[in-house]
Amino acid sequence: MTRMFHVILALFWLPVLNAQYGGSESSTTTTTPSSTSQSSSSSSSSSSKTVQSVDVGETGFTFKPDTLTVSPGNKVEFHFYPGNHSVAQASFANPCHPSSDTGIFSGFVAPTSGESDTVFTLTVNDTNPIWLYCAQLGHCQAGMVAVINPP
Ligand SMILES: *[C@@H]1O[C@H](CO)[C@@H](O)[C@H](O)[C@H]1NC(C)=O
Ligand SMILES: *[C@@H]1O[C@H](CO)[C@@H](O)[C@H](O)[C@H]1NC(C)=O
Ligand SMILES: [Cu+2]
Repeated sequence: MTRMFHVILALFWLPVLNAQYGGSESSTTTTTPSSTSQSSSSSSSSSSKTVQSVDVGETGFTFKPDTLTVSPGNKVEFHFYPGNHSVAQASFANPCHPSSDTGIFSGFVAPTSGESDTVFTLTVNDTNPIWLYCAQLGHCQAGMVAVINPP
């Protein structure tokens, strides 16, 4: 690959990384107060889990939030809105393509109105970055990307 190619790909993720480091969206990297989403099945606090939610396509070609910090063992729920979207895993170097045959993929979800009953839940196992995009034709190119645990 040429140097130019890498520069272009690096620029592609810039809006997402800016959201992480620019500080303009103060809530994107902060774990929301966990009392509402924690499992209440046990009074032992040593293994409490939190669930963060991402809205997919609620406002155009967007994941909201598009940058999340998730501790290993915690979950992310993706809630789908009309527009036939999906959640797929890319590599940093190749943002709009599947990272592998076994990468994360929600399948396509296409509610006709309102939020779909189909919720895709991802368990984060480590602190490695997880680069995500919508695999619907043209959506990733329109900026529909997100990242969990950016470097
Ligand atoms: C959603 O998009 C997928 C992939 O492009 C397509 O196969 C499927 O038919 C679409 N579903 C609907 C309901 O439009
Ligand atoms: C975490 O591990 C589980 C169980 O092995 C696996 O199903 C899941 O896909 C993993 N999560 C990610 C983000 O790779
Ligand atoms: Cu989409």
